[in-house]
Amino acid sequence: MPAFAEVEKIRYEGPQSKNPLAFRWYNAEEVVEGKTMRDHLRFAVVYWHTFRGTGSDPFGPGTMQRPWDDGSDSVENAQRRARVAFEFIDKLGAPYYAFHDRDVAPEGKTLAESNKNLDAVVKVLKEEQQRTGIKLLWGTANMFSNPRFMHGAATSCNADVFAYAAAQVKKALEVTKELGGENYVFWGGREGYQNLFNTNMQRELDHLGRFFHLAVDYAQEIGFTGTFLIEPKPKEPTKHQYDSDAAACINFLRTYELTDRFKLNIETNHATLAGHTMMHELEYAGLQNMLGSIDANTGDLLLGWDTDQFPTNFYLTTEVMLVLLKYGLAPGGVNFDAKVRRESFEPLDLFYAHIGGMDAFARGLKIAAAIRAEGELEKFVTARYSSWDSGIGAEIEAGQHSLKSLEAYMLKQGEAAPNQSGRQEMLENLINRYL
Ligand code: XLS
Ligand code: NI
Ligand code: NI
Repeated sequence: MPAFAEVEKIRYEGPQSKNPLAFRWYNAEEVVEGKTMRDHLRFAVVYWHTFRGTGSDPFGPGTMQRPWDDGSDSVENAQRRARVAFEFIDKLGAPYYAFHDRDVAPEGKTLAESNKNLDAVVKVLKEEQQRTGIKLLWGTANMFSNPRFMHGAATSCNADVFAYAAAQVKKALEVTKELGGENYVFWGGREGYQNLFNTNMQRELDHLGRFFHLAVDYAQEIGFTGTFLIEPKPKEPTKHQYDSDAAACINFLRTYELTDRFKLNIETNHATLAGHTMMHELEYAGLQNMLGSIDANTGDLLLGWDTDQFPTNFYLTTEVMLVLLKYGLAPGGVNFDAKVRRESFEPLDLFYAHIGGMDAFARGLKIAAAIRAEGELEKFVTARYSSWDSGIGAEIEAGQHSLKSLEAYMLKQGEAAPNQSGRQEMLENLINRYL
């Protein structure tokens, strides 16, 4: 008996459709800038929020009792849930999914038992991937929920916890490889600190660098060639996270000589928690060739935490797609690290949420492509920097000047050439023409 018997495969019906269980913009086969929407967007459904989310919050327990879930921690329940997950992703038409080890299988009393549980569920995941053609965008290990990770995992003050985390990543890498995962993610859940009075930051950072090298070495050993991704987030759960934003992560990766194997997985709600826009974080990573993948969601301006809402704002998705079209995304994807609200407790809400997110990104893709096709924005930026294309600007860029020679130049000129307007309002109006 299917879990979503009342839902048929979600189809594209076009912008005029009023069917809430149809796509209005996401048309997988439609070609934009020479590539299908499917290949541009590479949508992924996350296992944790979508199939393990209960709707609990700090003030009350879960609201989402799923009919297919018997509420137990058994492997059978986890296997049944995995089959439901694939029914959902298949009906939705997303080509990818992503998971943490502990989302898919219950943690046992020992590491050996946890590994055994994981193997039993991975067997089902593999069968379901083969049956449906859905692929794994990335795997990761949950090294933040279990109380043993209270001080962090790789950055724990307790060396045994580091060892435990290492063992967990070893297994998660094996499983990700076995399932053909295209990337492997590290989000440093508790890799940070609350208070410097009890923290040796230098040691913690060195341990984190070592940990990533151990992962790179083991990947090499088993032939896992997927990209490693670090997911920046400034706070929550710790006050200071070491992976706070794109700039901090790139600096860390350079310091510990990891840039050849790592890129970044940029998440909207994390960017805004860091005081940046998503577009800023994407551009910063992209220009350094460090943009790997995105976790698509959105925060709430009035709530100051990682609310992980589904993105529905075309302005946001347009900004994101402008940068993604510029730098490219594969082998990353648009991964919905987003959850339905506590009040949206029915299974059907999972469909509405994902359909809305996929449509918002498809629409953003089309708008961004139209902006690029007309080229007005690009023309403006090119012209804005034209003083660097010849004369003194070109000479400075070519490294032909010193402070002395620039002084000589300016003494002769007397004053800098007049500035031109930045035209921000005109450009904002221009973007609105496409929305
Ligand atoms: C939490 C993170 C997490 C990662 C995967 O805020 O977004 O869900 O994506 O560990
Ligand atoms: Ni998050
Ligand atoms: Ni995330």
